[in-house]
Amino acid sequence: MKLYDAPFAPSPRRVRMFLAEKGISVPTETVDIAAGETQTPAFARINPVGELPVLELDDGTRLTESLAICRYFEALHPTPPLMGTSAAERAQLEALALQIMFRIYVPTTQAFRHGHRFWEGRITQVPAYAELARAQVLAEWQRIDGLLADREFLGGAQFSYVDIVAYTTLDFGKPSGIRVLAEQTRLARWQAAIAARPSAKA
Ligand SMILES: N[C@@H](CCC(=O)N[C@@H](CS)C(=O)NCC(=O)O)C(=O)O
Repeated sequence: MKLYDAPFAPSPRRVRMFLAEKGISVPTETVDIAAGETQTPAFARINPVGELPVLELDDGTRLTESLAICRYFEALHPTPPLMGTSAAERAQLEALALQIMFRIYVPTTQAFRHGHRFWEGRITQVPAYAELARAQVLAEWQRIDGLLADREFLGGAQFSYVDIVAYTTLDFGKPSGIRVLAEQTRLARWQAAIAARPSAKA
């Protein structure tokens, strides 16, 4: 088994944090996104959509999408549970994870791609789109700050993969100037708690 990985990218990091929380070690192979390695014909044979992470199993099966890879490991290693235990809890956590992916992660990538110097010359940048995406992301973090009023972790009393999805997304906002605001004390408290977990270094 091996995980196609990239050190600074948030999506492979989601899987690395998840594995660290489970105490599972998986060999990795680094793919250089900055050098365009994810966009080569060779990598298209590994993942046709040109994205990391990819988990390659010993029989050659390849799994893509960070959350699907997490679900694979959750099924094989249910303890500690990170994706809920009852049917309702699993559905509630998945709803939150999907909201964060669509409503925060995706616009955070757009703010980065259309607003950061790294992408200059690599794609056609539309700076106004970066600003719109950034505004959406900031509004969503404000909403999450409110959500944390009655709970320790995003899914409730227990740490879950939703915290991993959110934490890696918040960190990924830094190059685009997306940060916790001074008045967002609940978000700051939650961020510090997740940062203190050993898995945050994965
Ligand atoms: N929905 C995907 C998102 C994956 C994704 O955005 N991967 C980025 C790194 S964080 C990537 O591999 N980008 C390669 C590229 O842009 O060439 C998942 O969660 O697996």
